[in-house]
Amino acid sequence: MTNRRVLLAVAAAALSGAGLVGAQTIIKAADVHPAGYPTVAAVESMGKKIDAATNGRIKFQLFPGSVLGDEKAMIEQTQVGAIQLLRTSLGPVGPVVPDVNVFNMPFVFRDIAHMRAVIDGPIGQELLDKISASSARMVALAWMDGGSRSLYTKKPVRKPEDLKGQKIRMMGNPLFVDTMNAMGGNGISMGYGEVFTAIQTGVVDGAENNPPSLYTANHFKAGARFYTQTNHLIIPEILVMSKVAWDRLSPADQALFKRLGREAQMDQRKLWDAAVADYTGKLKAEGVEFIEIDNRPFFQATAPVRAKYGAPYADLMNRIAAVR
Ligand code: GTR
Repeated sequence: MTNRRVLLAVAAAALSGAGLVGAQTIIKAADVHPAGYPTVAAVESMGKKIDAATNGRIKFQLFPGSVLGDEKAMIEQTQVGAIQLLRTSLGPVGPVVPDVNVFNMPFVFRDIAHMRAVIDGPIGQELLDKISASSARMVALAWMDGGSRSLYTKKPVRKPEDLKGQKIRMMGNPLFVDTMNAMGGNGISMGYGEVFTAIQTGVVDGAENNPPSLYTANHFKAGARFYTQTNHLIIPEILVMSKVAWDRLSPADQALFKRLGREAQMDQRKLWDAAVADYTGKLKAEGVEFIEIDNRPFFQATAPVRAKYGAPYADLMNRIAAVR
């Protein structure tokens, strides 16, 4: 190719977002979390395996730390093909693919082991397939672990009444605002990147997340130093590919992405368990107070949310509950 033609090819690839440069395909992989976070590390090693398996024909370029926007914006970019691979919580996927809200409901899983048994089995595969078959233009490759989310606030919380009048940041999905309102507080939805300042300036009184996120996003430094073990949301995360990018892969490459995606799911889980232990220790060392509670009052308070959002999925919820 002449220099001019190379330039034209690069420009065309940049415009289409497909990342095709000559014979090489570049997969832009995005995440809100920083480099080294379990999800980012698992996708990075998936990229190395794909690079090796295709002799450098397909390479990943990582965009961690929300550099391509907040999760909602990144989902939109994935839908149009500007991002090729995205690791996201299932939470903000709910407004785009309502079927996934079954996994987004408060206390739908008994514990993390239950959630893992569900996502590793046929129900997990069915949900991935539903995302891929939906009109969202994303292909769901694999699950990832987001642990269990609990409440962190400036003032200690032990029971639903303690949340009265407290504004708590939730992820962008009306289901979560309803969840927090049912738990006794005022749910406010906003992007992850805005939470630090919102806590610091008093726009919100707290938020909820898992220990690795609480630590790496520094929310405890903004003033939320009480971490109440509500464990109200156990939301798996997913690795999705843009349908635009997926359709450009050969069937053999698609099979490779699926196989290595599943491997990334299992790799991430090991990294995740280590990270939860590590960051829990770090948070305690920083003086964050972990408050152990009986979370049944929060479970009971959120029954109307499960009834409202679970109504169309009664059979599926029974099948989830039956998984041991
Ligand atoms: C984290 C999750 C992110 C993001 C974030 C949030 O636990 O891994 O994908 O959803 O929570 O609260 O926005």
